[in-house]
Amino acid sequence: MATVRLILGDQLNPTHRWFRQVDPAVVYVLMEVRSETDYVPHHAQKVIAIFAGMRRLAEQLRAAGHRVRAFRIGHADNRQSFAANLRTVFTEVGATRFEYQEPDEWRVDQDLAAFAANCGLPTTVVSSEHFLDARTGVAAHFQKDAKRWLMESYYRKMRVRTQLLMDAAGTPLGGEWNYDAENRKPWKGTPPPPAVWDVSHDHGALWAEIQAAGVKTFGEPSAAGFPWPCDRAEALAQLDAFIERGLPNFGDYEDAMHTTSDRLFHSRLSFALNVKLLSPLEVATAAAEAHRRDPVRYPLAATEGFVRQIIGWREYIRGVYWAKMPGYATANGLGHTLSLPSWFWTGKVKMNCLRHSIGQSLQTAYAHHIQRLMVIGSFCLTAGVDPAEVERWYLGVYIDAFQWVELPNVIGMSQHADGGFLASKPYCCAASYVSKMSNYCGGCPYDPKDRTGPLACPLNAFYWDFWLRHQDRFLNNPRVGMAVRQAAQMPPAEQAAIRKKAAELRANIEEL
Ligand code: FAD
Ligand code: DLZ
Ligand code: SF4
Repeated sequence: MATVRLILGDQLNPTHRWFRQVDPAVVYVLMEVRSETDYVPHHAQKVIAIFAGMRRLAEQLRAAGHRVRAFRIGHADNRQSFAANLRTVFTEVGATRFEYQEPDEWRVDQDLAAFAANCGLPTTVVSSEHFLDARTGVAAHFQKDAKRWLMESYYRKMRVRTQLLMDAAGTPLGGEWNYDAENRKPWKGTPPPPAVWDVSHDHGALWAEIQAAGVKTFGEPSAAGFPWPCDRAEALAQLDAFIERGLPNFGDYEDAMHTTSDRLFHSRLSFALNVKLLSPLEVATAAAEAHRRDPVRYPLAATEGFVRQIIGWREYIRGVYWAKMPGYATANGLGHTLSLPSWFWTGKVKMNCLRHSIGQSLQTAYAHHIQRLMVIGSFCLTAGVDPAEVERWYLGVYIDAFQWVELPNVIGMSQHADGGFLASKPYCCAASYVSKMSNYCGGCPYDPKDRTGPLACPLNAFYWDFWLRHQDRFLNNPRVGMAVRQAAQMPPAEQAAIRKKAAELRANIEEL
C-alpha cells in the first residue's frame, strides 16, 4: 500500500499540510523533465531556479524523514515526462493511490486529469493552499455576461475579506480604496535605491547538468552569484529586506525607470511567490503591518499600492485565466500579425528604452512592471506584433513567468487582444511618457520629440498610427478618447506622413 504524491516545480511550499506528518506509506515525487523545460524556450535562470528549488525541497523533506523520489534532468531512469515517470514510480513502490495539488497551468491541469483518469488508481486532487481565492472566485464575483471585469471592484471585496488596511468601522484606511494617483513620480537619483537583497548561490554544477542534458535555454545563466532564493528561509529574508528597505518608497517610484537600477524600489518577490515559497497573505500582511507600526515610514499610498498588487491584481489575473482558458491563449482582437523582431532574443536594438529593458530581461530574467507594460509591451502593441508571439517570449524570459499570471497580463493587460475584457484601455505610449518616467531617451540615437523625420523616435509614429488604425474601436473610450480624437483631427497630410512612417518602420523592424 503506497500513496504517490506529485509535487510540481511551482509547488515548493514546505508548509503545505501534506508535510505535517511523516508517513512511510507516502512517496513524494519531484521531476525535472524535458516536457516542462521544452514547451517554450526558457531563460537559463528560470530553469536553474526551479530545479534548485525542487532539489532543496527534496533535501528538506528527506531530512524531515519523508520518502522522496526525485528525478534529475540527466539521470538515465528519467523518461522526461510527468506521465512516464509517474508510471515508473507506481511500479517501483506498488502504488495504490495517486494525489496531486491543483496545478496552476491549464495545460498541466488537463494533462494530469487525463493521466489520472487512465492510471488505474484512485486519485485525489488537493488545494495548493496558496491563493486567497478559489480558481472560480473572480468569475463568481462578476456577472457572467459582463463585457468587462473591473479589477477594482474585486479588489475591494478582497480588502474586506482579508481586513487588510481596513479600519474598525469597516471602511478603508484613510478613506480611499486606491491611492494610485500619488504613485507616479519619476526618479532622478534620490533617494538612493536600497542595497539589494539578492542571495548569491553557486549553481555552476547544476547548470552544467542542465547543459549536458541538452536543455536549450537563452539568456545569461548567472550560475555563479545566482540571485534567486531556493528555499523558504531565503524568501522570508527577502520579504523582510523589502519591507525594511524597499516598501517606504515603493509607491512614489512604482512607475519610474532608470538605467542605473533594474528594480528601483520593487520587491522582486514574484518568483518566490509564484513557486509558493511565500504566501500572498503573509506578504500582503507584512506590508500592512509595517504601515500599522510606522505610518510615517511606510506611507499609506505605498502600502496600499503594494497590497493591491498582491491581493487585487494577482488574484484577479488568476481568476481571469481560469475563466477564459483555453480560448484566451489565441485571442487576437486587434488582428495583429507582425512577427516578433529577432532582437527580442539578443537585445541588439538601437532604441535605448528597448535595448535597456530587453537587455536587462535577457541578462537578469527580470524587468519591473512598467518596463514590461509601457516599454516592451507598448512597443509590441503599437507596432502590431502577433500577441501569441509576444506571449511566448514573455512566458520564456521572466523568472516569475507561469502561464496563469503571464498570459492574462500579456494578452489582456498589455496587448489588448481580449477586446478590452481585462483592461479598460490599451496601455500604450509615445516617447513623451518614456522621457518623463525614465532617463532612457538621453542615451538614444532617436529624437523623442520628432514623429516622422529620419531620426524620429519609432514609438511616436507607432503610437499615433495605432490610434489612427483603431480609431473606430476606441473613439468612445473615456480613458483614451482624447488621444484618439487628437489623431483623428490631425491634418490629412500629417496623418498620411505618420501612416507612411509607421509602415516604413514595420518594414524595417529588424533594423530599429
Ligand atoms: P512588485 O512591483 O514588487 O509587486 C509586488 C508583487 O505584486 C509582485 O511580486 C507580483 O506577485 C504582484 N503583481 C504586481 N503586478 C501584478 C500583475 N499585473 N499581475 C499579477 N501579479 C502582480 N507577473 C508575474 O508574476 N509573472 C509574469 O509572468 C508576469 N508577466 C507580466 C507580463 C506583462 C506584459 C506585464 C505588464 C506584467 C506581468 N507581470 C507578471 C506582473 C508584474 O509585472 C510582475 O509581477 C512584477 O514586475 C514582478 O516584479 P516584483 O516582484 O518586483 O513586483
Ligand atoms: C517552468 C518549469 C520548468 C522549466 N521545468 C519544470 C520541471 O522540470 N518540472 C516541473 O515539475 N515543473 C517545471 N516547470 C513548471 C511547470 O512547467 C508548470 O508551470 C507548473 O508545474 C504547472 O503549474
Ligand atoms: Fe525610446 Fe524613443 Fe526615448 Fe529612444 S527616444 S529611448 S526609442 S522613447
